[in-house]
Amino acid sequence: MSHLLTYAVLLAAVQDGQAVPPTTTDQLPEVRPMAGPITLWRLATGKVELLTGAVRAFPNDRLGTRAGAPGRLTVESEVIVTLRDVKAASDEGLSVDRKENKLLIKLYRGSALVETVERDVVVQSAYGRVAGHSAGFFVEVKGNAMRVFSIDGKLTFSNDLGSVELSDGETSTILGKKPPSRPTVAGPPPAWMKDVEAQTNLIANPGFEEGETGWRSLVQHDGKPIIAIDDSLARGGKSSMRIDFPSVELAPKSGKQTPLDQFKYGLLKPGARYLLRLWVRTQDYACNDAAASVRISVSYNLSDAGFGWHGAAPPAQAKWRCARFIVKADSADFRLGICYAQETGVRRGTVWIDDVALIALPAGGE
Ligand SMILES: [Ca+2]
Repeated sequence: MSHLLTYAVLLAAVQDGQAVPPTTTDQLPEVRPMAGPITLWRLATGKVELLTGAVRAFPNDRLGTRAGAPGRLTVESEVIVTLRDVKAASDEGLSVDRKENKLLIKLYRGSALVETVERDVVVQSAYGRVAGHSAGFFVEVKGNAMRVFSIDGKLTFSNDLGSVELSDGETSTILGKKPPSRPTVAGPPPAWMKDVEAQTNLIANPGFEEGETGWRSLVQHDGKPIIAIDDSLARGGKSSMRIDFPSVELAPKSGKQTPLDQFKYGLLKPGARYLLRLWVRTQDYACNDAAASVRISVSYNLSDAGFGWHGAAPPAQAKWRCARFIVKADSADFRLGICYAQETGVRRGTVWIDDVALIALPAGGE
């Protein structure tokens, strides 16, 4: 460890006001830029640098982006943080730290969109803290207030005076030294999030706003497809994809049980990990009269009609729910299928899909 780094660690320990064991650099969270400009202010140098590759961030370093330009980064190669109006400077910006397996993010000022899959994340400001495990949420620290907005997932938002639970689409604010406000239904997410998302999303026509372009169906009933663009119901934009199950036993053959799929040769980097996220909604979706789950399948071998990976979307009766997974590419080819399960049976009801995303997660430890 260089003298400069040692100095920074000691200073961090002193500034935290408590005796902490010396940190080695490999215990520090790794930060990687993904999209847009990401800047880093180092306490050790007092200078701001533009991030072009992976760095280990000290708790007293500050991450940010350029004014007016959203930037996206990963922490530990799995938690995605998108910043806006966050300036990398002393007493500003965003800092990251790790306590055991928990990721601690401090947001001094500005906006951050945080997405985590099965990883404990806490975002803290001078006003309060929000904790999530599998969630997408928006945090804004502005003036003397901290506002949190759950895009999806359960969050605990608290300070010394109180605590509230937030779930999909709910928001709460801590104003100065008051407890968190009663959760209310939030408006739509800030528009700028879409632009950053579009830069990193590998799915073609991910929100079905261009009709069926990029998608296909392997299932027909009475010579007609069972999918259709729905312009009356959407999680994002104006349209979604609707799958109508016709209350009959559909093709039981493995690999053909795919009402909706998208594939692309050479899309992926073999060995790399990807965040797969989509929104699902169902209405009375059942197999043999028992509530069924929507199966999400991925194949990396397009010459094989089957799928190698399967996940299940959470129950989404009459409401949009987010399904989020981390998948690891076995090869460069990619096929995503919205499927029904291996069990044969009479399927009825309706499934809607919208806002599909596949986002490359930077490799760790390189
Ligand atoms: Ca849409």
